[in-house]
Amino acid sequence: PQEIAMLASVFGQVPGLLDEFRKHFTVHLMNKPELFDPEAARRVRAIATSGGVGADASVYDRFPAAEIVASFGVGYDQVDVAEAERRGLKVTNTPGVLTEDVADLAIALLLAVSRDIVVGDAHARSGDWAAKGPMPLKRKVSGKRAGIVGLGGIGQDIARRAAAFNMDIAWTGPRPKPDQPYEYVPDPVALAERSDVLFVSCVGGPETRHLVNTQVLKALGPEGILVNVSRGSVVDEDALIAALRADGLYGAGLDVFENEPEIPQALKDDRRVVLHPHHASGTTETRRAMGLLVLDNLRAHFDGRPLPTPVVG
Ligand code: 8YV
Repeated sequence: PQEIAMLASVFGQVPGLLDEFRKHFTVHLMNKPELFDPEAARRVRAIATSGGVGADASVYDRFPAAEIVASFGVGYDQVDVAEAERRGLKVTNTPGVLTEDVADLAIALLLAVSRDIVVGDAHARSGDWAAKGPMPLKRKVSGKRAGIVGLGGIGQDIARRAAAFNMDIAWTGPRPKPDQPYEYVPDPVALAERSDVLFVSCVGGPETRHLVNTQVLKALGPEGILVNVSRGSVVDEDALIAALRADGLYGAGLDVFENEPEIPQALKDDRRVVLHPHHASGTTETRRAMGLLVLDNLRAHFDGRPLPTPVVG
């Protein structure tokens, strides 16, 4: 069997997944590419990584016999695709299988912020309810206006869920999508202006860096809620902290951060912000489906079949 290097932290977390890979490959678990045994690295034909760690020229140098980089995740902004292509390496990702989970978490974060579920849990659990009376009144979700930044698969699933909450839905992105029933607003500031909640579900990388900036947050306004399930890089975190400090925002639900796994203390200290540790796809079912899609891609490559989900085929 071919030898492959797999990121231990993500693939190893899924029950039974490594056994599936071992039916077809000799698996080397990798903690960090730079700690990988150089001797074994020379025999590795495939690198199974994830968005969190990624791969770049230094990783490709470490695995000179590699033919394919299979990333566990839909976003591949941390994989240097241009460099992979230059070296003739194939690249795959795992779109589709995680869409529902990520959209579910976006709605969960909105509900958690608007209804203050985390604070409510503490209020009930601590005895404050009995000792001090009811918790403060919170914000209604149903019927509010939703703006979606990025209407790909995940954005569309957020829209479907928001529609079930009778929300009025509009979106922004680089170009209109005539097949979509939702209002298209080309300017993110104008979208934020007409939104009570702004969902961020676009791609990461240089083209969307700090797309949600001071102006967008100002337009979202003191009653607005920001939900980010995309990449931390899309939101200017300093601008977000400044907006919260000035009471310019109602709250935020964040699954992703600019410098993961570090989270600015100002966000950790702010109870209007609900934090999640980049885990929107983190269910057993979905992580298994993502892992099996990585496996399908690797098997297709070594069997000489077309790749199921190529980024660079
Ligand atoms: C991560 C993600 O891949 O799909 C994506 O783009 O960000 C996630 O699913 C996952 O957290 C493993 O790192």
